[in-house]
Amino acid sequence: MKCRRCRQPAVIEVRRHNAGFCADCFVRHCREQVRRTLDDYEMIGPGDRVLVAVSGGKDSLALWDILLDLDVRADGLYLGLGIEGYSDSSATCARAFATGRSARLVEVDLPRDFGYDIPTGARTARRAPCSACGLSKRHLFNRAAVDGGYDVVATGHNLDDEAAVLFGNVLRWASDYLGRQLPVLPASDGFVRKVKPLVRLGERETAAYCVLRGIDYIVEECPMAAGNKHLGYKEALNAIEDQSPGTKSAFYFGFLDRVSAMFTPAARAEREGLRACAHCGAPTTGEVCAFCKLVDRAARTGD
Ligand code: Q46
Ligand code: ZN
Repeated sequence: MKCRRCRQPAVIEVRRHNAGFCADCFVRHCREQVRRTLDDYEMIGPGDRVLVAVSGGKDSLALWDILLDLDVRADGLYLGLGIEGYSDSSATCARAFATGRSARLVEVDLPRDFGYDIPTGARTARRAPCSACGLSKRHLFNRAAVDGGYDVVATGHNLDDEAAVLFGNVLRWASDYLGRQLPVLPASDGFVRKVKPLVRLGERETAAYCVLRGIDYIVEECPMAAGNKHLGYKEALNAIEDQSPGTKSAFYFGFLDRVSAMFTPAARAEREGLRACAHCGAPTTGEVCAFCKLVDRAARTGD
């Protein structure tokens, strides 16, 4: 197979595009896909300061690398989750990347700064680990961005992630989630803008991008992911994609282009009904936000 652009021998095939690429053209292709996504969804304005949520995995490091190459003012934020056998190595990859690119990495550590790690926080709050983790991430990424004067939080969700989440939400017709499942969520009172610039790249592509760019990323999955629904949805979609390449992308972008608008008014109304948390000031539906409740419960059980 030859590279679609330069006709040199291809090193990677992207079946959904029915194309092969050589190393240089593939890196350029990934950058272009991200640039196109940034433009199409007006994700980052001129002069915006961006905080990239960096886990040390392939997606977030590829995202940070591409944004820096596109001359976006992008710092990284690493959140230490206190997960044994995972958090230390993921932090090492995030730090090594930042040093290599002379980029700024902000660090927040759950055990050090908030007195709990994900396994114990989840236990005490009687939540699934990924639910306690997602809640902590959403809250702390937004808080760090607001405190640091950033305009945007960028996350490394790729096409496989978004298609799997969409699949799960459609299976349950979770209309509130469907209204929020957009590649860009505008800023509103207490929230900075959230963007997902990798939605045009699959996870095989972000992995290949990192290998070709010599980026060292944590290959192991988080041990807490085992058995979660999200992985099951990914496997189901992969089986379909294998049979008919392009289905995942048609599913996700078809939703964005033709369906998502039906669900956005409810999500917008929900955001507008929020008030400030009595403890931390973050937007919330109740008096105290779910994050403060989690921290409080973890502290009380730890006494
Ligand atoms: S880090 Fe956190 Fe993921 Fe680990 S505990 Fe679950 S949500 S699987 S992206
Ligand atoms: Zn709070």
